[in-house]
Amino acid sequence: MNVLLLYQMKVENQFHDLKSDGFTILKKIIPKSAINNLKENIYQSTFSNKMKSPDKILFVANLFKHNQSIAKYLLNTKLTNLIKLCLGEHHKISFVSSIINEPGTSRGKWHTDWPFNRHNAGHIDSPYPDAIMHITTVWMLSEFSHENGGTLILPKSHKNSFNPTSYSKDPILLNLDNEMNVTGDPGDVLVFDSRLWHATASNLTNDPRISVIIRFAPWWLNLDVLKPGSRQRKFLLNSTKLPENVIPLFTKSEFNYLPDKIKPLMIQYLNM
Ligand SMILES: O=C(O)CCC(=O)C(=O)O
Repeated sequence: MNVLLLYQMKVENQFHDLKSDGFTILKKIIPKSAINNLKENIYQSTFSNKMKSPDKILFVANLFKHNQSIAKYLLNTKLTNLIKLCLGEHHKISFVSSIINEPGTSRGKWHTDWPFNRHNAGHIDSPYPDAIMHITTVWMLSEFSHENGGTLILPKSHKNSFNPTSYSKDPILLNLDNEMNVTGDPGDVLVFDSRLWHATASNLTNDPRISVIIRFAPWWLNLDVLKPGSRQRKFLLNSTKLPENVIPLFTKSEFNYLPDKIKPLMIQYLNM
């Protein structure tokens, strides 16, 4: 069997896993030799630019305004082929956030990601159509383990006809029967259907758990509600009275630093 065919089968298998279980893990997307610098670099940028976030979590929205050191790994063919299978040839990057769970981070609420989270102004109501409409990727810069809070997920929950944010505003902190921590090595990337139930896990170690979360949308999904000052944002915030994530826009010079192939995927966030 030729190598190309084997490779295609592997991507197809990962796509199959993602469709049936709601998630898959791509191994070694960032080479081992690059991890330590990247990790330190992203920790520093996140610390210096941190935004409002839950206790002990450092968070930066649109990390690429401050630090683009991870951007070139978005060109990895394993990743791009999988995203194309999920969302089609023409997709966009909807979010790039660094998330650092400091020692002592406690377990978070079960939720589905934007645009499925009913607590956000821009959301699709459940029951959802059975289609992949948004993808979340979690880039592990630290090892992810049970102890340091590898993301909690509930396999197959993307097929549920409801989600934990459907019924009440109360935190949903329950331990669920089939929940699991995602584990992996630095450089691995967890890829999941954004409908999958997931939650922040407790970090019981003395080291921060460092990650970058990059989300993808098909070309046809409207991201305007995420843009500061947009008419769509004003309309939905006013009519729902719910909060919404905001993506700080790129200046021209920040945008120009992006790898050429990434620019069309983020052009919607260029301040013009
Ligand atoms: O940090 C994690 O492991 C999970 C983060 C998360 O739930 C989210 O960004 O939606």
